[in-house]
Amino acid sequence: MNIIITETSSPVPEILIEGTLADKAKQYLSFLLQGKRQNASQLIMEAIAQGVTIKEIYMDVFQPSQLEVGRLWQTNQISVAQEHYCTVSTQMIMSQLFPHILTSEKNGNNLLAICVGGELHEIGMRIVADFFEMEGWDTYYIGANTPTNTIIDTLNVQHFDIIAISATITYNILYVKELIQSIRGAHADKEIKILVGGRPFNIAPRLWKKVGADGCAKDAPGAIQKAQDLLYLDNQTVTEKMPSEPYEELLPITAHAMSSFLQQKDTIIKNAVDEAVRYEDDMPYDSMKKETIIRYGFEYTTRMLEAVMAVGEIALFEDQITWAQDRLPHDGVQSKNILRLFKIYSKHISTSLSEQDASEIQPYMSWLIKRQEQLMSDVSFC
Ligand code: B12
Repeated sequence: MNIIITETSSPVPEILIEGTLADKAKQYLSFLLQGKRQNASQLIMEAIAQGVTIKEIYMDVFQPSQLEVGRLWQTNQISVAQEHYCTVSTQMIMSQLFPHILTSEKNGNNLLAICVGGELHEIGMRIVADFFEMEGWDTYYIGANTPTNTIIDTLNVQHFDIIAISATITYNILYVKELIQSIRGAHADKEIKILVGGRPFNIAPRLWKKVGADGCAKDAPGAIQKAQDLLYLDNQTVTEKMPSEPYEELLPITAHAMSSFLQQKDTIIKNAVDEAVRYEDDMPYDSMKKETIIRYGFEYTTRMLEAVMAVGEIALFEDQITWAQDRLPHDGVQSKNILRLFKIYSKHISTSLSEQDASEIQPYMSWLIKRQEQLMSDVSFC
């Protein structure tokens, strides 16, 4: 199959200008966007031969390139095929580097590295695990989408000094929380140190505590430092104050309201879809496609709402709603559609739940509606 690769004309973002290997990162990504993974691989191998470390390659070439690939997809400058090509090529090149990673002397510690169930983003966790390996840890990296029972079984037969859990998609933080509860529940007799990380934890710095972890770090070097603190400092020294955040917190909703919402969510989605398809005449698709897109949007909103309501972190909503302004118009969903869809969804929460349960959820929907209106007025005034 031929994939058509177009070179992007977008301005080079800060992230690729700033790192110490900025030129290499630009060249690397440019090769991948042109479909030249052999050249990209060669560039990395030559850099290693010249004395650039694997850690530098990971942090200053692979990580910024991947973030940039995400931005280019979000703004519709590259296709999903190009994003997949870049990601798969980087994973392939990382595998070529594996022999260099395994040369360190062992320090006697071991790490279990997991991407939470449902999570397909695995490069961040892999980079973190490889950093531990390079520091002399034995690592047991089990990658993307690992079911909880397998993890519990693994812990029954082997002790790990640190369990590292990664999530990238915001709604997966719920599974992180559930996984941590299951691990602690199944191994209540052991002292288990759990480190979490990934995109939502970087967006909402208080989140790690709310999911029940022992610590969090924003990147791979930070993860090593945090693991050492957890292992070698006493608990009191490690205990951190919750960082303050520019975003407000809402009260996490009660178990009763959450369970009513979960019971009714299929009905809410169904009724909201039925109503929305009648309205959204200006979406550039036939009625089947329009319904599919609207249904997907409501399902996504539902998962996001459930996750954010469980932790009360509005910073996570802010990230989603600003992301949607960039991305969704390319899928035929304009800002005014988003606003109308939120209003319809909100109405069906009120009609499907008791007044008390709905009143706990509505502050979240009101925040979304208000913020969407604000974003639309910002755009029309500039
Ligand atoms: C590659 C990619 C994919 C690939 C992943 C393939 C793979 N095998 O990994 C595929 C195609 C599967 C994918 C799918 C989707 N993706 Co995607 N993806 C990306 C992309 C471009 C790169 C991810 C990456 O490799 N990052 C590089 C690593 C090194 O960075 P990192 O993960 O942040 O890791 C560092 C730190 O966070 C930290 N860290 C990470 N884990 C841990 C763990 C611990 C314990 C610690 C301490 C630290 C730590 O250390 C790491 C190293 O320094 C990102 C862009 C982005 N900004 O991340 C989008 C991105 C994450 N995806 C996005 C979306 C929307 C999706 C989809 C929903 C798209 C869709 N409609 O289907 C699906 C969801 C799939 C799912 N259920 O998981 C959005 C999320 C937007 C948002 N606001 O939520 C992003 C941001 C793209 C964008 N800009 O729009 N995606």
